[in-house]
Amino acid sequence: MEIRSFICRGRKKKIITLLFIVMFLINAMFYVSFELYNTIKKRHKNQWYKRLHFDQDSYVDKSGMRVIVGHYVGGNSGGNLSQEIINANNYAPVEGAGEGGRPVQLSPREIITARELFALHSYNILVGDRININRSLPDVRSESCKEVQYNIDNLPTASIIIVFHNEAWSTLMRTVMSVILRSPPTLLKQIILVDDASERKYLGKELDDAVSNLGKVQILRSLERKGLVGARLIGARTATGDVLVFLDAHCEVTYGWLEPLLERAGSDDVFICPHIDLLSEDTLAYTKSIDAHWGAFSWRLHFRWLMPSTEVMIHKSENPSKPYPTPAMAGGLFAVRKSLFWRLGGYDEGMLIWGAENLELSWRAWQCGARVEITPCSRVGHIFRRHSPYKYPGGVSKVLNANLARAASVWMDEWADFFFKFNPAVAAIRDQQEVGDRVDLRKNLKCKSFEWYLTNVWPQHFFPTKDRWFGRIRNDKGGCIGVVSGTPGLGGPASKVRCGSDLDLDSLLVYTQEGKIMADEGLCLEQGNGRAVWKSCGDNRKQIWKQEGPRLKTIDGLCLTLVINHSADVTDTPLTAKRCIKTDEQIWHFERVPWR
Ligand code: LR7
Ligand code: MN
Repeated sequence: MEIRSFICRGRKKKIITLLFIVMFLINAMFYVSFELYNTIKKRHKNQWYKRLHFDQDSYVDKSGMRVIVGHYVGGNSGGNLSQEIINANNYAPVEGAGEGGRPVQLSPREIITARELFALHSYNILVGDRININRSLPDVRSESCKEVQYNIDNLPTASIIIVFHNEAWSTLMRTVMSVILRSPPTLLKQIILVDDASERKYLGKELDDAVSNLGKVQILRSLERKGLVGARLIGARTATGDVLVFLDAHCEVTYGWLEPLLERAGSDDVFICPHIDLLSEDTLAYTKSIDAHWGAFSWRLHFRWLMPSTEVMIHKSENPSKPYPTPAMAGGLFAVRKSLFWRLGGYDEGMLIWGAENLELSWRAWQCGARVEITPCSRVGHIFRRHSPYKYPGGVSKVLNANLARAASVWMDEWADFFFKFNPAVAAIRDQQEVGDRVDLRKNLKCKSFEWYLTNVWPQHFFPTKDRWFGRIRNDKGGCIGVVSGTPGLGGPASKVRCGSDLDLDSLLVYTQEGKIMADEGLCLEQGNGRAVWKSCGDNRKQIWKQEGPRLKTIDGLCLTLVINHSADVTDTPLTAKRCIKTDEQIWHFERVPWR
C-alpha cells in the first residue's frame, strides 16, 4: 500500500512537472509572438500612436501605484473613426470574460482593432464590450473590514449620481449594474444618471430601454454641455435620498461598498470617499491600489496621491477599518449628506467641463468646518485614463486654468498669490472670473484661512510659508539643487540642475527651519547610500540638512557636495554627502526669491 502510493506520488509529480513545462512553453510562445508583434508595431508607428498626446502626470511611483489625475490634453472624440463606428453599441458579452475582475486578453489581430478604437474612450472598449455588465468582482476588503457589522436599519438612504458625457454603453451600464447588484435595496433610494449632452446614438433610446425595467434608475438629460459640475448639480437637485453618492461613469463597486460610506456620511460633517482601486484601461482587470495613500496637490495644483502622514499611518494600523482624513479628494467618488452638501454651497457653478472642482470642494469642506475622509472598507474600481477622450469647448488649458483661477482666488489667500505668480497663464485670466458669490459664501460660512488648513490639515505640506526660506541654492562651481524635471513625484538620484530664473519652479526650493530641502511634488533631498536622492518627504533624519555658514551638513556632519567629474563622457553631476573639506564644491549660495 505504502509503496503503491509512493509510486503514485512519483507519477503525479512527473505529470505536474510535465504540465509545468508545457505551460511554460505555451507562455513563452505567447510572450515571444507578442513582443515580436509589438516590435513590428512600434516600427510602423500608426495613427493610433500619433493621435495620443500624453501630457505628464501618469506614472508609477516607488510603491508601484499608478499616480494619475493630472492635467489632460483634450481628446478628439474618436479621431478618424467613422460616424457609424462612433455611434455603435458593440456590447456582446463572452461567457466568463473578465469574471472575478480578471483581465481580458486579446489576440494580436484583435489588439490592432482595439487600438484603433482606443481613442473613443481612452480605454479598451473592445475588451469592455466583452465583459458582462453583471460581471462578478473579487472582495478585496481587508479582514477587519469584512468583520464590521452595520445596522442597516439605522443607515441613511442614498441617491447615487452618475454624470456622463459620451461614455461607452457597456461601461456605463456596468457602473449602474454594479451598484444595483451590490447595494442593500433598502438603502438604495435611486440612481440618477445625468447625460451631459452626449452625442452618441446608443446613449439615447438604447440606454432608456436598458434602464427602463431596472426600477430606481432615472436619466436626466442636459441638451447643453454643462461640464461635470453642472451635471452633478442637476443630479443633486433631483435627489431624494439622505446622502448623495457621486460616481464617475466608468466605475465598478464591490461587495459592501455602500454601508461604510453611509455610516460615516450620516454624521453630517464629512465628505467621505471610498478607497479607489484600479480598473485597467487596457484589460479592465480589477486591481487593488495600495493602502497607504491620501490625496493632496502639487505647487502647480495638480492633484496627487501621496503617502499619508506618520500619525495617519499609525492610526490606520491601529484602526484598519476606520476612516482617515485626507487633505484633498480625487473628486469623482464620494458621499455626503445632502443637507451638508447644500449648506456648504453645493459646487461652484462657474466651473466648466472638468478640473479643480475637487480641490475647491476639499478646501471648502475643511476650511468651513467639515472634513474629507477616506474609508478603507468601501472599495470601488475606476478606469484611470491617461488622457481625456472628450472635447473641451474653448480648449483644455483655458477651461482648466479658469477653474483653477476660481478655486485659488476664493480659498488660497496668500498661496493664491504664490500660485498665480508662477503660473502666468492662469494669472492672466484671473480677473475674468466672477467669484463674488463664492467669496460671500466663504464669509457667510465663517470659513477658516488657508494657513489654518495647511497647518492643521496638512502640516506635512511642501509649500512655502512665512517661516520657510524659499529660493535657489546655487553651488559655488555653478548649477543649482533641483529635481531633474520629467519625473513628477518619482524622485530618484539627485544631480545639479541648471539654475533658472526667479519664475522657474524647477530650480526653486523650500528650505525649512528643521533643515528639509523640499521641491515641488513633495520631494525632499535625502542622504542616500553614496549619492543623495530625492524621496517623498517624511520623518527621516537623512532628510535633514543643517546650514552651517555656506555649508549644508547632514546629522552625521557630512557636507553636501557637488561631484564634478572631469571625464568627457559624463553628463550628470551628482550630489552627495561627503566629509567636509575646504573645497568650493561644498559651498552653497542661498538666493532668496519672494514666493508671492
Ligand atoms: O464635460 C464633462 N461632462 C461630464 O459629464 C466632462 C466629464 N463628465 C463626466 C465624465 O463622463 C465622468 O463620468 O464626469 C466624470 C468625470 O470625468 P473624468 O472621468 O474624465 O475625470 P477623471 O476621472 O479623469 O478625473 C478626476 O478629476 C476630475 C476633476 O474634475 C473629476 O473630479 C473626476 O470625477 C475625477 N475622477 C475621480 O476622482 C475618480 C478617481 C480618479 C483618481 C485618482
Ligand atoms: Mn473618471
